[in-house]
Amino acid sequence: MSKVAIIGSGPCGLSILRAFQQAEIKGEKIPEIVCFDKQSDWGGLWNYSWRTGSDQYGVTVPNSMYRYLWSNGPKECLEFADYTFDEHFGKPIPSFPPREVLQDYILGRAKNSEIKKYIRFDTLVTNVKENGNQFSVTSKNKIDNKITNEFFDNVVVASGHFSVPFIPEYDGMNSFPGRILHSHDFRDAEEFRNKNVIVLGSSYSAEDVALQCYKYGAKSVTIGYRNNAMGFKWPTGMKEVHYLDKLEGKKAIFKDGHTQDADAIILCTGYLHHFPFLEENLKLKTHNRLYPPKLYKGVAWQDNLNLFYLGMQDQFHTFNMFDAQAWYVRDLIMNKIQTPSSEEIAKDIADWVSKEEKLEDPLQMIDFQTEYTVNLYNEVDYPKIDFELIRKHFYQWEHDKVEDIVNYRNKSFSSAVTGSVAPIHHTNWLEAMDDSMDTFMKTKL
Ligand code: NA7
Repeated sequence: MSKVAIIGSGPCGLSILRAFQQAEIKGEKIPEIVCFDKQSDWGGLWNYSWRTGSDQYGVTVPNSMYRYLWSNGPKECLEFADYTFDEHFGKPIPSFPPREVLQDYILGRAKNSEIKKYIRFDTLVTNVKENGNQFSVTSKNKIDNKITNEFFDNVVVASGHFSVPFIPEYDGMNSFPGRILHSHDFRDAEEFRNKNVIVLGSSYSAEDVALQCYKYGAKSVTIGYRNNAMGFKWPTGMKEVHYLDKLEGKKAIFKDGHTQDADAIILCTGYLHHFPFLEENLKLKTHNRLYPPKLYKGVAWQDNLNLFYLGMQDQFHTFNMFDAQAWYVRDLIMNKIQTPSSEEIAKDIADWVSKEEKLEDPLQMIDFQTEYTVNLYNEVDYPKIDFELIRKHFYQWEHDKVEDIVNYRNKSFSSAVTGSVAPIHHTNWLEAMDDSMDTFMKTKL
């Protein structure tokens, strides 16, 4: 029997474990599976931890999650086709749930799947290299330091790419009297109450961390963008200026001449695709983009088609795209789908990459990633889900954000699986300070 190593039990790792389990339920013979996770529990990025830096074993903390994080996209765009929100919660819930609710949903499907038996927790993969037609995988148990070396026919890298921060440096940082941190280490916006906060970046972390600081009482929030401003209608107390030039004492000086006294600087400057455990010729090297090169169908490593990556794209679509990828990878591993010649593979990758390079705005990007997801979905037996409706939801969501960045989370969307329409939440996001599942699930306060 063939043997598969899965690295990571976050949403992507759980998707492929689920995919194999679903095949087994249908009576198919599945490979032997070992899933490695360096955390003590499953859920990946959706686990909150107060820890930053390294853990009690000296291993880097992967968690980038912070308190009070609410979904920044409609849950209807990420719903699993084979395990709906209505099924999990027993009733329709609003479209933008906080972290704990989404984590409960992701883990709800995992718990229903009997897949925990495959996962070795607290186990760090330290080395993966080719060995003939196989891979040699070395892992280390964090608790007893036991090192294990095993051979696998396939390796699936599902270790995520929002865990290792990209940290730039600006003149004056060493003498800045306040706190400087990356969004990876941001845990609680309360810390910045009554403070003048500088946020650097112009993507999802910058947008949300800046709004969090505003919501929890920062004195001012100044966002410095490098290339393109997000351009939302920011509320009074928030502004967007061009790129930080330098710091002089506590004064931040921006490229457009703007100056702002600062108590804290939060670098929302993105993450590195970082795979220190992979030998060089197996390593995906890319910035955060919608179609990283060298991945056939966005998942299979061009130079060794027995190695797979899940969820390495920049993302509009998330959990159900990970599912489409996972089902596809499962079928490649189980030889239900055959790969074409190396020339066709190279052409397929080149076509997608060149299409991606021509994209000009978020709506085109949504179309591109929807087309990519549907392309995989059409090849596998993932249950019915209306990706066309999801595409429309993303369009609406973009529109809502442009209209009102503070209130876009108060809207309702319909399920692409069940048609169920989300109720409006009892409290507007801006006033909802308590993000607990208990409070969220109450229908009226
Ligand atoms: P992203 O989406 O990869 O964005 C990284 C941002 O960092 C982007 O706006 C970059 O600006 C900016 N950046 C990078 N280097 C710098 C420097 N040196 N100075 C200023 N700004 C810089 O990462 P996020 O953390 O925002 O989002 C990650 C995921 O978290 C996201 O998909 C959500 O699902 C949640 P650029 O655009 O290149 O000018």
